Amino acid sequence: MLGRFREGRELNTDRFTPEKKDHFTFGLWTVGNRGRDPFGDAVRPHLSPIRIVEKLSQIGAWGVNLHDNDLVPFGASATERDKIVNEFKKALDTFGMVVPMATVNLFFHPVFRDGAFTANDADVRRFAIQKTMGAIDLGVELGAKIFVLWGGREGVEVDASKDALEALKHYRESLNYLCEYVLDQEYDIRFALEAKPNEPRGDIYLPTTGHMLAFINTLDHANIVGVNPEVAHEHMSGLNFYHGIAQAIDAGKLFHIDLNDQKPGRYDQDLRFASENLKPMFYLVKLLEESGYQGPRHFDAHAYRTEDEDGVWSFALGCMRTYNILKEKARQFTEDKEIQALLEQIKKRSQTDTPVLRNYNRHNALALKEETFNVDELASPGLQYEKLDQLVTELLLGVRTSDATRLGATEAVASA
Ligand code: GLT
Ligand code: MN
Ligand code: MN
Repeated sequence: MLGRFREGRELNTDRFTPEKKDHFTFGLWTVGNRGRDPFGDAVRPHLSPIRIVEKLSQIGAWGVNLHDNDLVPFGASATERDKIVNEFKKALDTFGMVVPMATVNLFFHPVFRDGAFTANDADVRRFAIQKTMGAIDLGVELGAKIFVLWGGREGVEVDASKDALEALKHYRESLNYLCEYVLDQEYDIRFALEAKPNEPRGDIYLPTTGHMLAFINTLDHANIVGVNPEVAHEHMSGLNFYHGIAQAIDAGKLFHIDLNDQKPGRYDQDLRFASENLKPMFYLVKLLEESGYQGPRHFDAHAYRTEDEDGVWSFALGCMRTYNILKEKARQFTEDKEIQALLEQIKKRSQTDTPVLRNYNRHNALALKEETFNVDELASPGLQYEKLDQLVTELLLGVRTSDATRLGATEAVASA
């Protein structure tokens, strides 16, 4: 099917083509990544924020996110800042793009070499707060409703250099102060804390989403602070991202999400969404779609260093298309009669509800203590998860027919 008109060309579209209503966003720093790494220089030219807004809009993204310094250079005067911001706002308007999230760069400048909110030097800590308040003002001016804080430099290489308890106190003090600032200004913006175990520091404080969730409960205004988990960061720690997201949703704290991918046990790769872990990302998309998550689907990833600008747009389109394809697969999962029948069978074979556990009283506690369980019988049935997982695998590989009640290859093999 021929679809949208972009840059003078009709492009092929299909049902996975991203649209604004999908709420896909990218950071300026993601598609703007020039391929610089610790071993090699930039391989792509600088893309201006305005060019990024235009191109992202053309390929179906809904919005763009930014650090203060992705748009306004560090140390720019107030006049320079206003000029840049006004031009950027015009571009957003022209290309129908929004800025749902903003953040602050507290990691690039050498002043943050030993941290920002957790730096030993109190002046550095106060400068970090000043810079963050300015970045919040910028975010609010651009319409952002979420302010991400990723503590890239909040950590150590040498534990002797910083008291970890003191660092946590400083971290808390800073977040409390920033919450007060937002409330005092009556800004309609909430914080989302992003965890990462290491890189660029040897160790970063609050290394996983679980640590962040626990820490949030110690803040003065925990109600306006949630999390921004990133696939790659939790996978660096060897964790199941889908489980972490379920916990964040359960806590009412999934304010934002950074979608990308990561091979296990490596540096932070920020790969194209689901380029490595198809099945785990399928369960993630299924969860986001079915749990009623309302936030942006944000991609914090970048193109391989092998790519030129065209490759960057292929990368961005790939992130969004794969999300939509996995969303379609999640729908197929719920409509697949064989999968659903198997799930029903699995459920039926065992008691699934435990009303007594929701209503403790001494009487039922005593009764439960005295109940006799036939543990051998409870332990005996096979659970058919092999079959279930193979069905999911075949669904993802695209070999299940629309008439999923048909005796499929799995059953034919199983009964042979
Ligand atoms: C940096 C980091 C990302 C964070 C960004 C927000 S900056 O690129 O690697 O994971 O989300 O500060
Ligand atoms: Mn990352
Ligand atoms: Mn991120």
